[in-house]
Amino acid sequence: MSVEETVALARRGDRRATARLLTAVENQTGDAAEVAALTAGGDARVVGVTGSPGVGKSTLVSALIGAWREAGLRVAVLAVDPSSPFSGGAILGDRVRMADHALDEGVYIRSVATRGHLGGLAATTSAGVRLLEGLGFDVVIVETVGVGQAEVEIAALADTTLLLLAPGMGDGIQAVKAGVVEIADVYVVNKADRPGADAVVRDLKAMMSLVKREPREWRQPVVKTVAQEGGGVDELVAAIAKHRDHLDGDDRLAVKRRERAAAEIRARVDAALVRRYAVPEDLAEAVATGRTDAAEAARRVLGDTA
Ligand SMILES: Nc1nc2c(ncn2[C@@H]2O[C@H](COP(=O)(O)OP(=O)(O)OP(=O)(O)O)[C@@H](O)[C@H]2O)c(=O)[nH]1
Ligand SMILES: [Mg+2]
Repeated sequence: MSVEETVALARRGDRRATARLLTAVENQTGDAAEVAALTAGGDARVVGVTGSPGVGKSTLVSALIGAWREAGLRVAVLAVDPSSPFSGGAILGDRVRMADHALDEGVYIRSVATRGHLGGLAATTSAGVRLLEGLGFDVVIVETVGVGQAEVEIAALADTTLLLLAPGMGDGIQAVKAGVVEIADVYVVNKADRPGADAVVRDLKAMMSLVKREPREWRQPVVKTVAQEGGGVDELVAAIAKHRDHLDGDDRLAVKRRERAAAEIRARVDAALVRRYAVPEDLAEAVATGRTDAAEAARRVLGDTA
């Protein structure tokens, strides 16, 4: 089947066609350039969902899918787990939790395998988002596990990033440490049916009151949800829409997208450099045993004789 035919099928909601195209852009196979050219110029809302394992991301994503489908939007999800080398159990769990949408052609869910991507995970995810946009999805959700550097990078791809917290997980402080708090546009306190939710909301608000903001700067709302019952989901959808409106003003969205593109190029350049300038084992040995210093070794790797 030609790339053009596959794209046409994918636009009509064919999952196998969509999967084939995603694989092509993720692995940068021979077809990747043609796929990218044929699917350029989409316009989706990109929503990042991040938070510690088990906080309820997938359950909430499923509820969000439901809300957006009701509004007639096509929704795609990329689930990324940077901490796990295999797309195993967690993702299988996601599939089960999102099974409600398994037969809906307006929904596409994919786990992003975490290894062996040229250009790194962030670049791979970014390329996937762009493809899904180009295939006509109105919303692309990127779910990432945890609160580390990879999440920060991946969250930076999103127009709007949700940071999920839950009572009793003690991840407030962890989130602050990892700098995830800064990248969040909307805080979600999930599992609001559990004791301690209001304390988490209070802590977040106290923390935010310490941050100085310009008058027109975005102030992150805090939304309480009970994901598996859909509680608070309408409020969350409204908060995401409000953030989108905020981005639309003053050209912020265009700036964000340029930054996203620049980050993807950067990641690909970095990965290409790593491949081009491999460190020879004997040189590493020489540095390890003190015969050569690391700066000199780096100059040699770069072929920098000056
Ligand atoms: N009580 C309560 N439980 C919830 C809520 N939302 C999700 N859960 C439960 O929390 C568990 C984890 O939910 P997931 O949606 O898989 O969490 P996740 O953040 O996607 O987990 P990972 O993908 O493994 O990081 C499941 O057993 C859910 O049923 C909620 O609002 N209240
Ligand atoms: Mg999950």
